[in-house]
Amino acid sequence: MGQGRISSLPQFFWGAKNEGKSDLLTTRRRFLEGSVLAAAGAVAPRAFSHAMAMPQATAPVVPNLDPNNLARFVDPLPLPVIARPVGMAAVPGAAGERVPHYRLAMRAIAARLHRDLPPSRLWSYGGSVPGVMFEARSGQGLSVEWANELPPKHFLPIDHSLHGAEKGTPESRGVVHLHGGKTPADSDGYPEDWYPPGKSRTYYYPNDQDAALLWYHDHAMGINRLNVYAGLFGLYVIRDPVEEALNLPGGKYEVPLVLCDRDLTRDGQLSYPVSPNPERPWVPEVFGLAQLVNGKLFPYLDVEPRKYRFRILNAANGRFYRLSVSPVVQIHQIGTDQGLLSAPVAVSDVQLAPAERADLVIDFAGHQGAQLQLMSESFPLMQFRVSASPVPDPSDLPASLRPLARIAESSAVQTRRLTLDETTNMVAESQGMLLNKTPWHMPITERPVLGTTEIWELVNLTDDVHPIHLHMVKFQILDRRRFDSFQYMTAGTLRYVDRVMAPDPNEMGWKDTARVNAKTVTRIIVPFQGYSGRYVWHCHILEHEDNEMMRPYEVLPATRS
Ligand SMILES: [Cu+2]
Repeated sequence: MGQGRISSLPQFFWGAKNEGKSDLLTTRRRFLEGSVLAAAGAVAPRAFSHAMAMPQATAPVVPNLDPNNLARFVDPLPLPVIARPVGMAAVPGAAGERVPHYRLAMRAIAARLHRDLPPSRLWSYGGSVPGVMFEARSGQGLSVEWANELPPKHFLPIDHSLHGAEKGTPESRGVVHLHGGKTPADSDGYPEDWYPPGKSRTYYYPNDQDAALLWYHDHAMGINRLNVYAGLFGLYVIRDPVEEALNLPGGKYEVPLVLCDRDLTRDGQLSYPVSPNPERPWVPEVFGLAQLVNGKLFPYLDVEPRKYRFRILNAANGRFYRLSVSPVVQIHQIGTDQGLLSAPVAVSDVQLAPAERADLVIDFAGHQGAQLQLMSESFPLMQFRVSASPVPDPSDLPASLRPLARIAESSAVQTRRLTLDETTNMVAESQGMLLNKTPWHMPITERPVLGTTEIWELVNLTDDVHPIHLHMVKFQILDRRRFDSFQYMTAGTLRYVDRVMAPDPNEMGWKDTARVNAKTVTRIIVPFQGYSGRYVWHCHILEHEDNEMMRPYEVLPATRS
């Protein structure tokens, strides 16, 4: 029974029965409200973290590396290399217009994650992990040839029972998605548009959107979690005059930080957990013990006692971070997934679900000579070494950043109620997740019309927080409200059990990924502006996404009447 596949849905226990197993369910994991207990895996002994996180994973035959045995803060923080165009290219559909053209290859590399570890086998875009970083300007498009030059065999455990990963499919397939990009559908990296080694695709990114930190990563159907874990991700920043007029910390005072977690073998190689069933190695969540910042374990950064701007991405498969600086330093969040907030928000810590970004200004003035640490909960991720002498700081942290109107609910032409579901077997082990109880291959059910605005009510029937991402669009979070999930699953009626909760102040900007808390309805309001065509929406816990928690949606062309 537990061997079933998602195509045999009737075998699985659904919601209401699932509810009856709540004792069992609560013994595994979970992201509780606030969602960051998962991060505790980083500090806890491995037995605890595995018991909490991965009940289905078997312990490796040889125990994994315990990063606590490594020297801390011996490697300088690597900074991504900036991508350079290789020429100019025509713009699809725009005769005579030419834009900078780039070529990036996905290929196997060996890179040292820590001074005292041998090089690790990784898969990279452009020779490093994270990959090379794009610097783009709003309104100025660019094109990229994404070439698959990977070796033919995958080095992480493929689950051939997952949809799209059937035996006989090329193992090292890839397709690139620009996360947060307002991208035409044929350049968006549709999960089924993967291609094998020796092939490439050229995608066009119009960059017709506000300044923001985007990122690109693999999106190949059924193995996306493995490809990203292998290292296929990188940053893509868009700049614009509004942001530049603010005189925020820039140049070497603007530092990208890409966070992710990995399990490593004792000789420093990636270790991806597997279930006890060799026919179905998929596990529902992965929380690695090794925390990497820009591809290094415990790096340090020399800083001056002045303001810095940190552009932070959570690129982990499933880990949530709660970031702070120790000893305490005032943090201002100035932007979120899709760009600047209307005004800085003073925060003591910052939650980041997988795929979320935070734009932070941290002022080290007054901390001359100090050694500070960037923490997630009580676990250090990296060190800031503040130089001893005071320095001038000509940068600003303006009181207002960018006008940002809240979208009126009355502007929505439609409200869709969509559930987040988990399937479990008889012993309450997760067998996969779904959106609106509908597997990937079923016909498209969400067809918003280009230029219209909709409200999506995301009804989370599971015990997890799921970061839900819509391709192509940006949206605002309206509110969250807890509900009686048992009543919903048995009677089909939605009864709220708590008051409406506004988004956090640092969630009030434009988003492309929203935390949908357990047993909570999260409402987002989405203007479907950009392009018509077929896109996807999905959970950004990659193990969930790969096991059916992803659906296509289609933006219909605006009708003329
Ligand atoms: Cu999920």
